[in-house]
Amino acid sequence: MGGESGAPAAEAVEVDEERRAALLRRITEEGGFAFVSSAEKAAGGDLRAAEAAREMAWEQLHSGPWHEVVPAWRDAYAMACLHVAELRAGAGAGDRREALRALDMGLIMGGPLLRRDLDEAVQRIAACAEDVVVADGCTDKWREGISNNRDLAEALRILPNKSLSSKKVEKRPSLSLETFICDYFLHDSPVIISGCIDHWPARTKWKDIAYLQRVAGDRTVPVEVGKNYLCSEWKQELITFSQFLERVHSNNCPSNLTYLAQHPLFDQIQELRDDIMIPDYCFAGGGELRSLNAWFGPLGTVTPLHQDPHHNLFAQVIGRKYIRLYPASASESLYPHTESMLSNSSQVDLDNIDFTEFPKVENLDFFDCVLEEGEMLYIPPKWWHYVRSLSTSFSVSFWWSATAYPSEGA
Ligand SMILES: O=C(O)CCC(=O)C(=O)O
Repeated sequence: MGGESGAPAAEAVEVDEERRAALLRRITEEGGFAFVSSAEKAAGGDLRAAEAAREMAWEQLHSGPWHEVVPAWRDAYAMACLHVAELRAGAGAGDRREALRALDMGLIMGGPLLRRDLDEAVQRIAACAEDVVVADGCTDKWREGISNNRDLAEALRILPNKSLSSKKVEKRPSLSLETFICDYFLHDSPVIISGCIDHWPARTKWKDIAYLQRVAGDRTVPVEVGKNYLCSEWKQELITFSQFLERVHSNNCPSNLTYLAQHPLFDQIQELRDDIMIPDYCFAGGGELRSLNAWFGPLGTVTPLHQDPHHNLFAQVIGRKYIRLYPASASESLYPHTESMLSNSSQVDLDNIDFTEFPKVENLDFFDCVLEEGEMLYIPPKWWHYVRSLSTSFSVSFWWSATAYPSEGA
């Protein structure tokens, strides 16, 4: 047994070494001689060299627009993060958090080449977590924030003009895949599907703040801070999940909300990935799953009116959200931004519509709903959507592309 399992492991080490050597050759071709020299010293156990290599790769990642970064530099950044983490974790238990932070930065900003190595190192280092102690009253306050019975009336009062008075999105309990395809998917029609995610462990586990702290508290995540991504004061930050939970708990000032938005959290934190399942509906059209994103934040987060090219099944795991939808055919009347970076967002601020500037929006039909905990909303490709949380809320979006039907991404 021992001999049999040893051979593949030795092969794997060789493959790993070959991959790393090939990466260093590639970086040499890019002129990164200083990086290669530091990375080699880091591999020999030199922490300062590892940190210098990480700094050099970081500079390369910020040397121009993100899409112009040479992919090998992203892999090089991941390699340097891995060295820093391993050397820091080896230096004593006090550096466990720093090591995890380095690994998360590698996962968030690094390329795919060393992803498995980063994940394995996370598992090893995260396993040494201390017990989480949650302050008295914290668990109840967390649950109150999710149900939000106290502030719901006020949250509904400030919804955009004409909300919940127009066409409601149809709600179907436990829809069969066939009916979903025939009645909604093929007709580009939105639908709320209820009763399909009750078995997800996330439905109960994510209501327990101590659980979230335990599995993710020391992990680093990117968050958005500000009213919404179209506002000038909006910014992005990297903070620990614990700091994020603390902000969700305590800060509900609308101009300074912290939102963990559109982040592939489940590629990063395996324990949270294990709490959810990919719904069968996402295989409609024979295409492929494009991304799974987390949308986690306090009461009052707003994602302004925008459209995406993919099919979207939006699962409301914890809390509730108001969602307004306009069909793709309404695009011209929704005044998309003209700069290409924002061309999927509308210039119309639904929270404060300027009818003089945007007159066509006034009599436009829309669908809307309050998406309740445990429900999923199907948003067809290119449908415009505006989303506002009505409580502490944790949603998961499944984006997929379909090959069998052409309506998407045209
Ligand atoms: O939940 C939100 O704030 C926005 C979700 C969204 O825009 C999406 O899933 O495409």
